[in-house]
Amino acid sequence: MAGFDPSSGAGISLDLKVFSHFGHYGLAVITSVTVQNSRKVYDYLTLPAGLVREEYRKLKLDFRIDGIKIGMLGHPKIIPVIEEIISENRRRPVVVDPVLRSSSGHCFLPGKDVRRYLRAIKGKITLITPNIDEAGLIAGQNITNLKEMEEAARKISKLTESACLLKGGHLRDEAYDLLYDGYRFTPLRKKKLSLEVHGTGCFLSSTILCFLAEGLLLTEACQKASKLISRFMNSSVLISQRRLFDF
Ligand code: PXL
Repeated sequence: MAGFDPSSGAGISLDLKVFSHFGHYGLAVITSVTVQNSRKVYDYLTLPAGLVREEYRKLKLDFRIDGIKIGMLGHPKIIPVIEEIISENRRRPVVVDPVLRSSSGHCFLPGKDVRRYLRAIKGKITLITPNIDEAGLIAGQNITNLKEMEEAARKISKLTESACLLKGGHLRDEAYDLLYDGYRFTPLRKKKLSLEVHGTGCFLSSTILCFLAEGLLLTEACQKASKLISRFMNSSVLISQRRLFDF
C-alpha cells in the first residue's frame, strides 16, 4: 500500500520491482498518485478512501497475503483504511515506512495527523522505518548523535509497540541504521557511499518485508537488507537530476 511515482524511482512501482526481484508476487493498493520526474514532486492526489479499501478487498478475494508494506498515504482519510487492513492481517509481517515528506519538500502527511496515524497502527505492525527527519518529527526531538538516535528509536518503538529501524544515512559523519526491537539496539553498519539515490527508503522497507515474509527473524532481515542496499545503489542510474535504482 503506497503512492504511485510515475518515474518508478520510489513508491509502489519500485516496491513491485523489489518484490519481483526477490521472487515474490507483489500486489498494489495505490493510495495516491503523484506527478513527478527525476527533478521533484510537482503535485499529488490521494484517492477516495472507499476506493483504496476496495482495491484491497477485491484482491483479498483472490490472493493469500504474506506480508504488507505501507508507504505514502497522502491524506489522513487513508488512516482508517490502513487500520482496518492491518487489523485483519495481525499474523503477517507489516512494515511501515512513514513517508511524511518528499525530498523536494512536499508534505505527504501533516504533522497533526502523524499522532493519529501512530495510534492507528499501534500494536498492529512489525516494524517502522523512519529516517532521521521523520524520526525527529515523530519523537518530537532533535537527532544529531547516537544517543539521540537511541532515545528516538525507543520512543517510536513505544508509540507503535513495534520494532523501529531508524535510518541514519543522513547523519553527518556516521553511516549506519539503528534497529531497536523493544529490547536491544543493533547498529547496522553500511558502506559509506557518496551516492544519494531516490527511493532508498522504499527499497529498504520492501526488501525487509520480503525477508520477513520468507521467515527470517527481524534482525537478520534488517541486516541482510541493509547489506544489500549499497550494491543496488552502486548500480543506480543518473537521470537528469537524481539517481534512480535500476535493477
Ligand atoms: O521516497 C519517498 C516517496 C515514497 N512514495 C512516493 C513518493 C516518494 C517521494 O517522492 O513519491 C510515491
